[in-house]
Amino acid sequence: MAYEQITVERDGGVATVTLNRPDKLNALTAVMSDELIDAFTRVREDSDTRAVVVTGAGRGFCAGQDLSEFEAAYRSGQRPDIREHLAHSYHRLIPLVVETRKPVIAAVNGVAAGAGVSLAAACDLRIASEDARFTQAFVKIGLVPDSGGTWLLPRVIGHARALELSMTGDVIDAAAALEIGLVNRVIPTAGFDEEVAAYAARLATMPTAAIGETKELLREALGLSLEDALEREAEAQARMGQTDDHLEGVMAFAEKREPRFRGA
Ligand code: LHQ
Repeated sequence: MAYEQITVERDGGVATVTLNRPDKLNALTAVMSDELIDAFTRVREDSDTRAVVVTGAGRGFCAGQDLSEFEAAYRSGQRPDIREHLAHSYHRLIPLVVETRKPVIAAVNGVAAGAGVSLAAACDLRIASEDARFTQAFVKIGLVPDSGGTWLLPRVIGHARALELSMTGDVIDAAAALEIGLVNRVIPTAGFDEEVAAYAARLATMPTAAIGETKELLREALGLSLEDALEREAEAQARMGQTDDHLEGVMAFAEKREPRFRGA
């Protein structure tokens, strides 16, 4: 499938989705949102894809909403219907990313702003290059966090830090992001792509079905009582206990060899 503003490359079990408007720091347009929705729909359905990387071309990860899409309207005295825009774009894209039943890694190669932070937070893991920066830029243009920013960010870094970043819009660098848990690791810029690829390739050889269940269980458990979480774990574990990957894992352990998981 040919896209205008993103690319999708497959290497073994890894699909890499690259936002591709480097001159505009990969700011999100309506076209790009539609293309991301299409790409995620496809990688979710493709059983050969067992890990997904989301990254940006050039020096940015994603500068959030492309503000120029609204500029003409504002200049002519109109106030665009942001609600309709959100419903069409982010409200479709962000749940698709969050609910992908395979590992999704944000390879944050540069600046992430506004909805770009939300996109990174919607992924399971965030690996930053030393050049990464993050800003909850919404407040700087008189808006509240959208694209899941109020739901995702507190889950990643906690309420107090999410509130601070969202109230100030301050730009933080990769080291500060690591310190507050916004990213899982920081990798030197030289060799960043290779390290991300190796990490994603490793995840793509793991028991994909169990990883998908694990994501869902941890997400849901935040809203459950302990008793209900135990029940959900047991229900999922009963299903995982029937998978070939479970059998392979146990056999490999018994035979003192590396397991060969197929993802189901
Ligand atoms: C951009 C953008 C951009 C267009 C850089 N748009 N061109 C939802 C619904 C409806 C309305 C609004 O919002 C939302 C959700 C949101 O995401 S709100 C938040 C939107 N994003 C922002 O407010 C971030 C705006 N950008 C910035 O603050 C800076 O560009 C950052 C801090 C990201 C990077 O700064 P620098 O590294 O100094 O780069 P730069 O500012 O020089 O940008 C490079 C180019 O990219 C430049 O274009 P030009 O043609 O002058 O070279 C910028 O205009 C363009 N660009 N962000 N969001």
